[in-house]
Amino acid sequence: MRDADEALIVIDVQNDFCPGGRLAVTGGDEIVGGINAFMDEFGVVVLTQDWHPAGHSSFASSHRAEPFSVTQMQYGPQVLWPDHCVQGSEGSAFHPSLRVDRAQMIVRKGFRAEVDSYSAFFENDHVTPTGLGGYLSERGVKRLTMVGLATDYCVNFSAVDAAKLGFDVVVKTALCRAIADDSLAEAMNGMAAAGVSVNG
Ligand code: VGL
Ligand code: ZN
Repeated sequence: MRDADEALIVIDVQNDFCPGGRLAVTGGDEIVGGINAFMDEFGVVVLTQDWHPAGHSSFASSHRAEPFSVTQMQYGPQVLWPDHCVQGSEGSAFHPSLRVDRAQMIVRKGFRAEVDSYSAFFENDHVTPTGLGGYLSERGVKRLTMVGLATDYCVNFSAVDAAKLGFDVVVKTALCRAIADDSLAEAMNGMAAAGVSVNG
């Protein structure tokens, strides 16, 4: 068992990010068993859930654009995704094997139509908080281990923001999967520069 000031943050282990989903990450389902077992090491377990309204501004279909193209939002560049994790849909549900019962807190993000939120801590405008930082601080948590989907987007942005907030952050890559190789390489550099420990 880890110390009481350590938390496991499980990012977006949802049907749409697993094979068969709308924004499937290769091997996304392979990590579920390992995450379930890993939960037993932590006294604090948090899950995040990507949770978009229909017609969300991060969806290519909302811009009549091609999925995976990039557009300019008021807050900066934004990748346009296939419709995914629409609130209440089967795709937005957690993977059926994930031990959701072990979660003490579930943070939903990306619920505002005009702003995406990769990070579990701040929306993509980089200033609107989700509340997770305050929740963890109030519980006395100082160290975070992050796992889940996808390494190059939501895990990456969450890890970098957490490090900026002053948490000690480890990303356990064996229990993460990425969307694409080029964004993964960039994410690895960004996480290292932010002081995140990236290990297997
Ligand atoms: C994610 C793209 C869009 C993620 C969420 O969980 O990494 N990626 N929404
Ligand atoms: Zn999303």
